[in-house]
Amino acid sequence: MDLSKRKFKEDFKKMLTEVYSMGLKESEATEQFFTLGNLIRSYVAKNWSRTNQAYIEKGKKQVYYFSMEFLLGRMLKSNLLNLGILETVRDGLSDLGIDLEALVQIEPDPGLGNGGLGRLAACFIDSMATSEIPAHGNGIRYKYGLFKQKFVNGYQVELPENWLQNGNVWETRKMHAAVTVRFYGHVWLEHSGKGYLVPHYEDAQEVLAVPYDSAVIGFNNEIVNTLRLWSAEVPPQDESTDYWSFIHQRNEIESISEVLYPDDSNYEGRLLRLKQEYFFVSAGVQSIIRHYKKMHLGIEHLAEKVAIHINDTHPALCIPELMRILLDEEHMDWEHAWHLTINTMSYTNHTIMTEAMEKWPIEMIQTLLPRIVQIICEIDRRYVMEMGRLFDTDLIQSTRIVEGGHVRMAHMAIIGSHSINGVAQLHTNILKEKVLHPFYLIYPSKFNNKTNGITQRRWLMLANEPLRHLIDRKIGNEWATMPTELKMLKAFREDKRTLQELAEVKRQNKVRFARFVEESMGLEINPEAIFDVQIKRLHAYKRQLLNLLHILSLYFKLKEHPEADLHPRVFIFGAKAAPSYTYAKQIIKLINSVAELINHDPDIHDKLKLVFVENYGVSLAERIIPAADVSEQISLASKEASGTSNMKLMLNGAVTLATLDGANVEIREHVGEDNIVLFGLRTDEVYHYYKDGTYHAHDYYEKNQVLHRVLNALIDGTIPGAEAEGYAIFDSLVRYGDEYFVLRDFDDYAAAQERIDRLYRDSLIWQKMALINIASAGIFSSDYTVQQYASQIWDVSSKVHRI
Ligand code: HBZ
Repeated sequence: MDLSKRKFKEDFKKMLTEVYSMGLKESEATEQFFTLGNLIRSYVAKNWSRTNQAYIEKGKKQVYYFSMEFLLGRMLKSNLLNLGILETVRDGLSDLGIDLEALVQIEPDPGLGNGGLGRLAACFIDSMATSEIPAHGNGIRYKYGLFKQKFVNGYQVELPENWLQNGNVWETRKMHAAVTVRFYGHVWLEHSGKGYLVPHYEDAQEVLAVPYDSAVIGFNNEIVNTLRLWSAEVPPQDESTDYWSFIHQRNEIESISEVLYPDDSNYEGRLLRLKQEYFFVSAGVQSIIRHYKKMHLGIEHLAEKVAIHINDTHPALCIPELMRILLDEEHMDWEHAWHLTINTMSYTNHTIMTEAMEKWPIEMIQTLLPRIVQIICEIDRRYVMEMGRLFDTDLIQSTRIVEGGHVRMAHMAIIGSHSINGVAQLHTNILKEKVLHPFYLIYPSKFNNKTNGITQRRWLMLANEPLRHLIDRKIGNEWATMPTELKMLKAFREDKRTLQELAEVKRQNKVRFARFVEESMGLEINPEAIFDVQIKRLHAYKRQLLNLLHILSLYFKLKEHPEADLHPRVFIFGAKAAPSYTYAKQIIKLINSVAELINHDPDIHDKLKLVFVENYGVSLAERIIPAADVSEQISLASKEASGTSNMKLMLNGAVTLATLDGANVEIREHVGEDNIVLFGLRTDEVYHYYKDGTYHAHDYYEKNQVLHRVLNALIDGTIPGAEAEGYAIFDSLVRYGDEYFVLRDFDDYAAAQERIDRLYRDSLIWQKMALINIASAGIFSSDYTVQQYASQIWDVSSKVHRI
């Protein structure tokens, strides 16, 4: 948008007076932040309503991205950047004696997601608005986001994350768009005499779903889409309501949108979770239909104007919910309704881990959602009947929805959608060939791949301004919306000056991060060291343990050979563990205990440091990633569906140290073998071990001296304070079979780390690798990912950029 500095300063002062009746001098950062937020809203208002208007007038097909999680991060700078007024506002505020960065810190970081899945949804809505795709987010307005992590004596302690405490400046409560969602009670069906059934509900609990809308601003294009998050409230009561029963009911209802479940890759069958899922699904689908009907096109054209995307199985109840509305409210016949539903729905799978697959006990759904369970059972019955004519019985039994008293949500999502996609090429192949192979036999054409992506605007332009400026000077700024333009940087691969400038940018970022570590943790780290980063949820399959065992091996090496020629290293971890995931919490404690040991050992000096940042999330990622030299992507091959921190880190010039898992495979294809450091078992080797059962972890403990020494350290008192954890982890590896092949991959990993050490010593070689990584990262922009979803799955147009 056009905005002069003078106009901005006037507007800002005026808004401050209007909202707070304050002059500039009396105001503090909090008031200034809210004033700026309100001002941005006022700048956006016109384009927001124009965008909606235009979608309706042009009869555009709309996409609704249903996700239990949107891990947005702070929005202030992102909104300013996308409006094209970041510099104007920064300068204007500075004239007024206000530091924009101080205001940024006031905004709470809304942690409405666990990890990659939630952050992907956030990258997607940014990219969809920027790519001019008429697409909106639909989710839950949790009162409490993912817990705040604290370390107490090295143990993870979870505290509530009250992000709404001071209000959310970006949202608008839309009371007029509230809808009612029904739970519990009984339902009976009556013949209408006109060819359809009329459901009658008794004793149902009614919940009011109130939407809170936030603007999703496209980058420099005047498009503003919507993120709609639903909050659960008590419907208006009549005079006769008993006070105490009202309070009881209110608590029960409001608990639905109270807190995000802190699960990552682990399914827990809790009733409240099922309520959450149906709550936002029913509210979202009802509101879509209400909006659609305003166009008066006839319900039979729904799939031409609406696409609903299911982000993992959490919103899979969209399928029976849309069926319910089409059957019970629109009086459509089953075949027609089913055809429309399939054409409307599409589904993304994010994991092959069986423990993450949702399976709800049928009685639980029966109690909570009596009409929905009838519809699910009918979908299942017809599937078995119709497919039974075409395929053999075993195949149909293994793929049907209802089995062993449970509803298999992934099965429902596949059967009820026209598209199922994995999130990286390798992951999609594993789905087709292994995990979902029976479905692939039945529906080969439903399967497709959409490799994940990240938004370069947040993860480079905002998070790493020094690098952004360097790139702009070299190749211009077209990459803001045409990210593969970054490839033009390759022309500078042999240019010493550019490589030195790149090194200088990284050094600056490392100094900045080192200052942060010193201020927040009281730990001094050396910016000349290699900053080696592993940031992701704590999970056994991601193998933070492999990293830790190797760190211990370096520590012992330095103790025994203080003269050992190792380039100084700072190992940086950021990770939350699900509160109920005992093993992950034991690993956290062990990492913290090892950090205590190493960081305070005077023999080690600054050769080795271990930094475990507390409360890892989007805001910390934005600080760490620009400072990273090495990106640890070391999951056991086949287990990480894609990974997205791998993409963010390469975009910021880190070199990937990786197994051939998830999107690492594609990263290798794009940077070339020389610009990534690979190690470890390949997917086929892992499957081979599973088949022949010849992996014996104990042998590695017995025969590998370095490993023997490191593993003994877990149980012989070398690591003070973590005796119990040391034993448990030792046992998991040596006695109970080492499920994720940590010991098997250890030697190869250590050798790869030595290669990193050698490569880093030659600054020009290293910077060339960094440059090629940056130059090759454009293809992993979520702009391209969503453009592919738009054209290949949703059948909507976008402003397609040149790849
Ligand atoms: O989704 C992640 C995958 O592990 C990662 O490989 C991929 O890149 C990313 C985006 O596709 N999965 C998750 O983040 N999963 C969850 O956060 C999750 C949350 C709640 C659950 C289950 C999984 O109940």
